[in-house]
This record gives sequence, structure tokens and C-alpha cells, in this order.
Amino acid sequence: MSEHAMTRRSFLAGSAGVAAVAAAGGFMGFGAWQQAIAKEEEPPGRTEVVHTLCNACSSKCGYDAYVVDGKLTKLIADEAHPYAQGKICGRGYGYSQIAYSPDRLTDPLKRSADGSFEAISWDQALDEIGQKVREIVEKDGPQALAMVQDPRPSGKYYTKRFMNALGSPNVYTHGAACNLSKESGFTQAIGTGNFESDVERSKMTMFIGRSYADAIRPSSVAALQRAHENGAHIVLVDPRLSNSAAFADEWVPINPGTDLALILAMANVLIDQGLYDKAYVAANAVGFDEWAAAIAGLTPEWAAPITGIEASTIRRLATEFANAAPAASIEPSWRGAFGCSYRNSGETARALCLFNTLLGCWNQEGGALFTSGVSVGKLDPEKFPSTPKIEDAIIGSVEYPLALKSMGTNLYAAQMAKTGKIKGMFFYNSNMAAGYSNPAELASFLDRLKLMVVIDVQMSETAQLADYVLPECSFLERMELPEFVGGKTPVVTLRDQVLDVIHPNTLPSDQIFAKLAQACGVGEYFDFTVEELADAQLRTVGLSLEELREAGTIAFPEKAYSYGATPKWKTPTGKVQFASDACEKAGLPRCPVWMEPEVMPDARAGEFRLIGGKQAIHSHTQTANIEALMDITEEYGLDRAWINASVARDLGIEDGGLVVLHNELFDGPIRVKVTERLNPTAIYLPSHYGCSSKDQHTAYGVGLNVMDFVPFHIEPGYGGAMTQETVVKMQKAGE
Ligand SMILES: Nc1nc2c(c(=O)[nH]1)N[C@H]1C(S)=C(S)[C@@H](COP(=O)(O)OP(=O)(O)OC[C@H]3O[C@@H](n4cnc5c(=O)[nH]c(N)nc54)[C@H](O)[C@@H]3O)O[C@H]1N2
Ligand SMILES: Nc1nc2c(c(=O)[nH]1)N[C@H]1C(S)=C(S)[C@@H](COP(=O)(O)OP(=O)(O)OC[C@H]3O[C@@H](n4cnc5c(=O)[nH]c(N)nc54)[C@H](O)[C@@H]3O)O[C@H]1N2
Ligand code: SF4
Ligand SMILES: [Mo]
Repeated sequence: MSEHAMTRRSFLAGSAGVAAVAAAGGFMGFGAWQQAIAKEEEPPGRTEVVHTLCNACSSKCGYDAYVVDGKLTKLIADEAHPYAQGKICGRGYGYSQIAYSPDRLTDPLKRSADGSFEAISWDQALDEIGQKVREIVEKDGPQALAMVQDPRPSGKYYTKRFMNALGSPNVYTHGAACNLSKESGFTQAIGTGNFESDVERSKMTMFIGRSYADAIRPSSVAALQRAHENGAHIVLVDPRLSNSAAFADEWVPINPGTDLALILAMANVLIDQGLYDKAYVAANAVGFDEWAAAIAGLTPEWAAPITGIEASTIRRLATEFANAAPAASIEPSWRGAFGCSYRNSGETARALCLFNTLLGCWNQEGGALFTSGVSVGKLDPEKFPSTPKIEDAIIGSVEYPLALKSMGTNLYAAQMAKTGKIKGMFFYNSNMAAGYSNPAELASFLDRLKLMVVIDVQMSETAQLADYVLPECSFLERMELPEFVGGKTPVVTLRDQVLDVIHPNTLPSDQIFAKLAQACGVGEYFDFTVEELADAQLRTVGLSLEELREAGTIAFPEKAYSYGATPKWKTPTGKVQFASDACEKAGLPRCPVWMEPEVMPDARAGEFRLIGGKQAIHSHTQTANIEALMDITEEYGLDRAWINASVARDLGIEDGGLVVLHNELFDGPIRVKVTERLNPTAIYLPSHYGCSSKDQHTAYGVGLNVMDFVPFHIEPGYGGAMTQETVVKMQKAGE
């Protein structure tokens, strides 16, 4: 730890500035997104600076945390962290206050017969949980246990090790409500779950339902800004004109759920006009002729009424792509349009990869890149023994065979709680009960569990359903395992402990899982400290914990990416698969063709598709209880639903007016923002509101939760939550 000077004022200046820019929604004032680095006199008291990783979203950006006399005072983003690149976002600043939240969990809790929670000791909690886990394992086998976790540096290691030690393969990420369908669809086509568009150096990049300026990763925002300055043609395909508009030059306001038709029609133009890279396709692909035949009739004229985009626009975009190739791509997106939204999400992802293949853009400058990372090598088996090999496959992998096994579909696992096949579930850093389709139905499934354990820092909706709630200390109060980040230059980076533990009965995840393992009779797999493991992991890549602590982030320049390599297609055929046997086996078409969403809004019946989307100042359900961020929501009315101006006129609704949204699952009141920036077939609800946990005093009751309107259903083959397969009607309140 080194000594630096700082003041509290400078920290607040930085955070407020960022928040205001984010809230105003424009990144025009990008310059304001600079950090307030104080050049002031040495403050009284002892200042320490510790490198950590933000926990407000999965980007886990690095920053230096300044602590004066034990109190967090200032955050300075890490220049060397590949996602931060010297900037963190408003959520990063705001979420640091979780450490001091009055709504923090402070003790293990047990649900009483009347549904209330009582504080108990760790010993009691561990004894009782251990007892129940042993009973389940003895009676129903370890397959009856499941874990849901949102990957965190230590969490992803310890949750898996804990479950595997017990003999269960059922470790799920949040993917089914995020990017499971997308990554699984990509894998069918190109053999890997993701790629990176070289936006900054491209001549043309199309974003389909991805907004860098709202669903922020600082490095992406910066790359988009540079692309814009470099004159790249940036196209936003989105039913909503997002804040990325500041860096784009075209908005294509597509009907939600129809992106697959757009991609197919653009491909049809390239193939029909002979504008695709024939040599590239011949050398790299299988099944091309089959796909070309399958989409021969899917012209721009065919797609126009489906997508709401004029045929001439679709034709022009396809031609522009051909002219810009190979320095062009459709960006891989993340969640918005086809991460998990529709019945056709996996198929949209597949089609996207095939379209990029037509451009011959893989690994080309300005195209679509496969960068890689560094991973931990073999550890001493005496100190870190391997857990027993598990023969069983993760539950859901038979029913949803295309779902990536590294994520799995926890929706299916939860459904199996209803049938009794799953008896015990753990949730780590996950608020599944608020962030997935139909929370009410999900709660009824989870209610059947014999044991439900939630490890959180605050009383989430999921925690409210648990038998036991275990309090973790906040991310600022713990050190975690090294985080390896891939990219053009891979790095390893550290979340170190910034603050002393604030509530003495909270523990970090490594200790929680080691204690749980002990209580469940598998403690022998956890006979090491997190420091020992971190150091051992780092030594396999030629580093030590001491070095990483000192540096914060260390790059591996010898592993840096270079353009031009022919990708190794890790598909069963070793090629880009325009046709897939696995998809056919899963009951889907061999080649991606048009598949209509499960439901379409009927305008004559007054129906709209309900879409969601991120706001720059909030993350999922987890920041709504941060006062500083919710103040901004209130000041700008950010919880309002967006409706199109012509719709508002027809219904006689004014900007700021109160309406009721309803469908067969839910109804609730909400104020509206009347705007031209939305496709008239859609209503947009920002993703972060509608908290129903009364113990989150700031978040509770503000706005609506999109998920309350979504039926519980699972995308065939791919396992996603289909979070936008729903329509709603709208009424003026009081009518
Ligand atoms: N309503 C709604 N649903 C969504 C989304 C949305 O924006 N809105 N987004 C979707 C997307 S893209 C994703 S990736 C998923 C994410 O789904 P989740 O991973 O479930 O994300 P959150 O809803 O943010 O819930 C995270 C939970 O972790 C807790 N937590 C925070 N810090 C810590 C910690 O240090 N330790 C522990 N143990 N717990 C902690 C939070 O209090 C919260 O209860 O949700 C999806 N579902
Ligand atoms: N501020 C903020 N940033 C985040 C997060 C966060 O919670 N908050 N979470 C992080 C995580 S885990 C994720 S997964 C990413 C998500 O990153 P994104 O996928 O970019 O985020 P979203 O806001 O869900 O969706 C992006 C856009 O999709 C549009 N959209 C909705 N439906 C459709 C459709 O049918 N077709 C098309 N073409 N567009 C559609 C929405 O209007 C929205 O503007 O963000 C990451 N960054
Ligand atoms: S993008 Fe923002 S919220 Fe996400 S990790 Fe980085 S600073 Fe934190
Ligand atoms: Mo996500």
C-alpha cells in the first residue's frame, strides 16, 4: 500500500460529475467524464491506496480506492485495466457506497415459521445447512443440488468447487437471463461463444440491440467515440433511439423481435448479387449452398413488412457492408436483442455469424476478432486436490442441448424444483427471483425446495424467499482470486481488500464456501487460504501475489493479438457451419431461416411489445437501493415507461401522465415519457426498477419490473428466458 494525498471533496466531485453526464443521457460531454484528480495538500490522517475491481457489473473494471483513516474517499480508474482504460462509470462510483449501506445484511438469517427472519449464529446456520445438504445427498443424490451464481473472481471458483466436491455438476450462471442464447447460437455457427468487433478501426459497424453508451463498459464507449471520430459508418438497429446515437450516424428503428429477418434479407442481397467473399466462404465454411437455397426467397421486399424497415434501406445497408468489407461487421451484441429475448434469439445469433462470414471479416483489421486470454496452469495436487470427477451432465443439458454447459439453463433447474428433482438450491451474487421471467411463478417453484440458501450483501427478492440468508462482506472488504481478462492484450488483475470488515458477522465468499464445505463433510477440498490459492495460481503464469498487489493489473504483451490469423473453427466440422446437425437434432432448422417470435403484438387490439434496456446509472436489480443513484432516477424521472408520440396522441396521454400497463400476468401504474425515439409497436420499460423487497428502503416500490409481465417459458433448444416474448396493453390511469 502506498501513501497518496486526497480529499473527500475530490471524490464527490468525480462521482457527481459522472452521474450527471450519465443521467442527462448524452455523451456529448464526454470530456466531463474525466476524473477529478486532486492536487491538494496532504489531508490529515493516513491515506492508503488499494487496487480493486468494481462489483457493479460483470465488467469488473479496475480502480485504485483511496482510504483515509479507514474510510473510502476517492476512486481513480486503472489505466491498465482493459475495460476501464482510465475511466469508470457512474455506477462504479455509486456502487462503492454499498459498503456503507444501512440496508446491508449483517448476520446470518433463518426464516421462521411465520415467514419473518431471525438472526442466528454462523455455527447454527452452518450446522443446519450442512445437515440438510447431507440429507439431500443421501436420499436423492448430489444431482438434487444446484447453484446459481453471477461469475465473480472468487465466486466462480468457490461455487463450482463446492458443488463439485459434493458431486453435483449443477452450477449455473445468470446466462439464461442474459446472453445464453446468443453465445450458444454463436457456438453452433463458429465454435466459440463470443468475438469482438474492431469497432474503432472499422469502416462500418452495425449494432443490433446493443448500446455502448447506456449498457456501459468504459472501453467500449471510448472505442465507439474513436470510431465515430474516424468516420466509421455506425448503424444502430434498435426499436429505441439509445444514447449511443451521440456516436452513430444512422438509426434503424426495427420492429422488436424481427432482427433475424433483417440479417437474412441482407444476406440474401449479398448472395443474390454475388457481393460476398466467395473465396473466404469456400475455404472456411460448410453448408453454404444449403443456406443460400434456404434463404433464396427472403428478399428485402419480404423482410420489409416484418421488420418495418423499407426494402431500399435493407438493400443499401447490405451493399454498404459489401463495400466496407472486410473492415466491417455486425457487432456481437450482448443481451438486448437476442441474448435471451425471443424464441428466435439463438437462431438470430447463428445468422449473425454467417453474415459476418459472408463479409470475410474474421480477424481482419476493422472486422470481427477472436482475441484470447491467459489461464491458470496446473496447481500442486496435494495442496489443491481435484474434486472427484462427475459423470452426470448438468441438469437441463438433455432438454436444452444447445445451451452452453458452462452457463446452463437455471430456469430449467428452477422448474425441476417444482417437480422435486431439485431439492436444494444455493444462490451466490444472484437475484434470480427478480431478474428472470415471471418472478411470481418462479417463487412458487422455489417454494417447493427443501433447502434454499442465498448469499448476498442485501435483502434481495431472492433472499426474501430463502430458508437461510448468509451475509457476505461487500466487495470492498475482501480480497479475491486474480481475474484473468482476455482481449487484444490479455491481463491479470486483482480485487484486493480496501476496507476493514465493517460488520463483524459478515464473511468473504472464500470463507463462506470453505465453512459450508466443512459443514457438508467435504472440507478437505478447501484446506487453503484465498491468498495461498491466488499466489499459486499466479505462479503458474510466472507472477506472484505480491507483484500483482503492487501493480494492480499486469499485462501479458507476449500474448498480444495480431490481425490476419485464420481462426481455428472449434465446431464439429472444423468450419463455419452454415448448416448444423446439432441444431437439427435439437428440433431446429439445419440452417437459420425465418422464425417468428412466439407472440406478436396486435396493434388493432391495443397491444404493444414490452421491451427493456439498461440505463447508464443502474445495473440490473442491484443498484436500485443505492441512494446516490436513485436520487438521479428521481430527479430525471428515469423510471418512466417510454411510449411513442403518435400512440400517446391516439390515446390522449401526455408526457408525464400516469398509465396502467397490464396483461394476463400483471398490472401496474407508471408515468410515461412521450417520445419520437421509440418504434410505435413497443413500450420500453427501463430494466432496473420495480423492487419488491421491503428491506431495500431506497429501491422498494419505485417503478415497474419488466419481468412481472413475462410468462415463464424457455427458448427451445437454447434455454434462454425469452424475456421479451410478451405483449401488454395500456390504459390511462383512472379510466
Ligand atoms: N429486472 C431485470 N432483470 C434482469 C436484468 C435487468 O437489468 N433487470 N438484467 C439481466 C442481465 S443482463 C443479467 S447479466 C442478469 C444479472 O442477474 P443477477 O446476477 O441476478 O444480477 P442482479 O439482479 O444485479 O443481482 C445481483 C445480486 O447480487 C447481490 N450482490 C451484490 N454484490 C454482492 C457481493 O459482493 N456478494 C454477494 N454475495 N452478493 C452480492 C446483489 O445484492 C443482488 O441481489 O439479470 C438479468 N435480468
Ligand atoms: N448501465 C448498465 N450497463 C451494463 C449493465 C447494466 O445493468 N447497466 N449490465 C451489463 C450486462 S451484464 C450486460 S448483459 C450488458 C447488456 O448490454 P446491451 O445488450 O447493450 O443492453 P440492453 O440495454 O439490454 O439492450 C440494448 C438495446 O437493445 C434494444 N432492444 C430491445 N429489444 C430489441 C429488439 O428486439 N431488437 C433490437 N434490435 N434491439 C432491441 C434496447 O432498446 C436497448 O437499447 O450491459 C452491461 N453493462
Ligand atoms: S462498467 Fe461501470 S459498473 Fe461495470 S464494472 Fe465498470 S465501472 Fe463498474
Ligand atoms: Mo448481462
